[in-house]
Amino acid sequence: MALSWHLRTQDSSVIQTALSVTCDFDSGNIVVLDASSPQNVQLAIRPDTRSPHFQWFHFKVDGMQVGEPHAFSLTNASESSYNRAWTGYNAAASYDQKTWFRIPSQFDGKALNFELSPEQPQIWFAYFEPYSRERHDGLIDQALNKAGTELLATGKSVEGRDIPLLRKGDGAPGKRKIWIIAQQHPGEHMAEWFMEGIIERLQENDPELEALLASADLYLIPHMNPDGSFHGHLRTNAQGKDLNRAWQDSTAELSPEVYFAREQMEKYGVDMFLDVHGDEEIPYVFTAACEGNPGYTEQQKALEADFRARLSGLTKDFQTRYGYPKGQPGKANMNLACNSVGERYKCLSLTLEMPFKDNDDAPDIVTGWSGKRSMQLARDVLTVLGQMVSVLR
Ligand code: GEM
Ligand code: ZN
Repeated sequence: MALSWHLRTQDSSVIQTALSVTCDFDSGNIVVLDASSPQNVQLAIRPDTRSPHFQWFHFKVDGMQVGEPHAFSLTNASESSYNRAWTGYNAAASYDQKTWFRIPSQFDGKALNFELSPEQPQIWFAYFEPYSRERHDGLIDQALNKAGTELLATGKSVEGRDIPLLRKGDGAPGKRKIWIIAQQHPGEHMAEWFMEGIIERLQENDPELEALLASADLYLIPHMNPDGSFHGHLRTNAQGKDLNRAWQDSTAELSPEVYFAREQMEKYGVDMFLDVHGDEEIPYVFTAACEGNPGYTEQQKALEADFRARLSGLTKDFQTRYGYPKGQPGKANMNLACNSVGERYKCLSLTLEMPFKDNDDAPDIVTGWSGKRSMQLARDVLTVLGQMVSVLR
């Protein structure tokens, strides 16, 4: 961490030299290479623990001269996990950790560069609007005390952080069991913003929601990978495991987070599954499904089409033109949650992807894709689930 100090010229005007750049906080991630020149701050992103993956960054800059140009360079961007994703990407920034906005950024084939003349002496930068552990704790409290959910079980991460499984509904026989899990990949902070949208709407009983909850219970895991997020990881848990590659062989030692989720699914059953993620490269909201599964059914195919048609009809913040390549029949990687759960329970099973960049069908030049838009998408997904609950089986 470089300390800031000031030199004074003869007319006592202040010439700024080094800045203070820090990341010793929840989801912090940066390595300071050289912060001695405010117009050329050289930084690097730190890889996940026990893993080569990196892309998530989150750091604070103190000691800036208001109104003076400051330039930052993430010098190892070209070596990141999704290095093609930096083109068209703009860094997220905030002066108060509450209101986030985008800073025009340029990828030069090696580094991601961005500059600003700050309105305040301190600022935070991040790959996406962070969802903090403190906000997570408040969300769980909201879910239990205002949204009428119950705490069904609590898993533990590698480092012992709680992984609450919440249920909205009484578990009565015959009710559909709709599971929504989020942030297996810890750097995909939009996922828990999405879960806040779910829990926010559960506090606003409306006819659509009542129809859904009359026939279905919601099983919610708002955060699958708390260790990874706390440590500023992009992709893995504290053991360096990609949780979305552990759904066939999870262990209590290496991937206890998935081990817990699968155990609870076996206990309660699954009639619909949504695994909430973020995507680095594609500037749209989309879903991936389990069409490559060996046991893929016509009903699953029809339900996927129905869900996609309904959601794209409801909001411009969802589309089906762009997304991942379709899986080849029988060639699916069964270690992915969506595929594993779809095969095991023969239910509608989807991966939902929100962009780190923006939705190019409805761009917001100030925020790009954001926590607030993730929350609104969740509200729209609940509307679609209410429309589909009677046909899920
Ligand atoms: C993705 S899901 C990958 C799905 N790929 C295809 N082609 N269906 C992952 O785990 O890599 C989810 C994510 O990381 O956001
Ligand atoms: Zn992901």
